[in-house]
Amino acid sequence: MPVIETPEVTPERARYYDKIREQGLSPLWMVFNRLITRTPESDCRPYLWRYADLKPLLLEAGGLISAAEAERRVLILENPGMPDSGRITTSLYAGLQLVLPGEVAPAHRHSQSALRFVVDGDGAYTAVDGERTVMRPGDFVITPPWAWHDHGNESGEPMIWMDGLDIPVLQFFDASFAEPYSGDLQPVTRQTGDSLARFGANMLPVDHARGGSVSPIFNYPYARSREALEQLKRQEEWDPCHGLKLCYVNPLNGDAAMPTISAFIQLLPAGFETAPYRSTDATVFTPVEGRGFSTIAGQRFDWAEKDVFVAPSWATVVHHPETESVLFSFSDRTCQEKLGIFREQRNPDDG
Ligand code: 1HN
Repeated sequence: MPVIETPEVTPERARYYDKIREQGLSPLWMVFNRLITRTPESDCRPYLWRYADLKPLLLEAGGLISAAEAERRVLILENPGMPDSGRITTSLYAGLQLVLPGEVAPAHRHSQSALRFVVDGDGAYTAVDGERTVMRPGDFVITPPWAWHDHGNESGEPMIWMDGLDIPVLQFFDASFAEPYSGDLQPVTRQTGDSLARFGANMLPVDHARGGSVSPIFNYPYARSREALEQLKRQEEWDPCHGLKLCYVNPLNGDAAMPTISAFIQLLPAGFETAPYRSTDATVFTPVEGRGFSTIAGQRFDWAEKDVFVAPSWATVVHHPETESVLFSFSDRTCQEKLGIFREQRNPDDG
């Protein structure tokens, strides 16, 4: 239902609208319902990409172009409701990246924030501001805005991860900056594991400033997140909508790991059916373990490990894990919370 009834266009009004258009003016009353909707209206559609389809296509790209020539060899997961937009949701970008054994993806930096979620392969590294971290399946790795970063694969197998970036947010604000590094790789200045030891052990260096907007931890290893879920599941305190869901946080301020993107890991027991839930943060999910299906705005999507699916803003989501399942997800929730516009609803009527 529209907010107002759009006024009729009389010949006299039409002449007036044509006249003012030439002076860069437009009558609000004719577009009011497009600008202000009762509930979110989005071009973003629910969709699922099967890893079984994605992997061979990504490996095929591996034979077509090198990581160095491509800068980043990525297949963008583009929402079918927003073709050619480079978007998986209205505010977020996602893609699957391949780095083959022996390859490097050269160093650069940009004002966009990036996350990596490791899907396949074990042992490639990403370097952020002088420290390399080894990437293992299920690891959540971040690249803060304006941090130099490069990737390399010294393992013997292809490495595939999902990238999530806030590219559309920066486009919206016209705030994109980027630059290449002078060489291929940045120098290594810290030992691997330094940031996790310094900031990821529930301690901080004694005089370290609090309140930075980006987490100084840049790899949240799956072994640790999985162990937390395993311990907590014994408590049997299931949230009806989320099962057991944890958020990756910045230890300097307790907020999301990055200022614009929230990321989560959740465990759903076999046979659990979540209560209908909707929220204004369109969300990208990837199952790390398990299989099942989810209904998104009434449409069923069967999923297995490593698939990627997307739920638009305000679409009602219900998860039906068939086996015990672990889902990784990310959204712009923290960005909306900072702006005071985040909304969520449990058990909506249309669920
Ligand atoms: C980027 O820097 C990476 O560093 C991945 O791996 C995807 C997509 C657009 C712009 C920069 C990376 C990207 C990207």
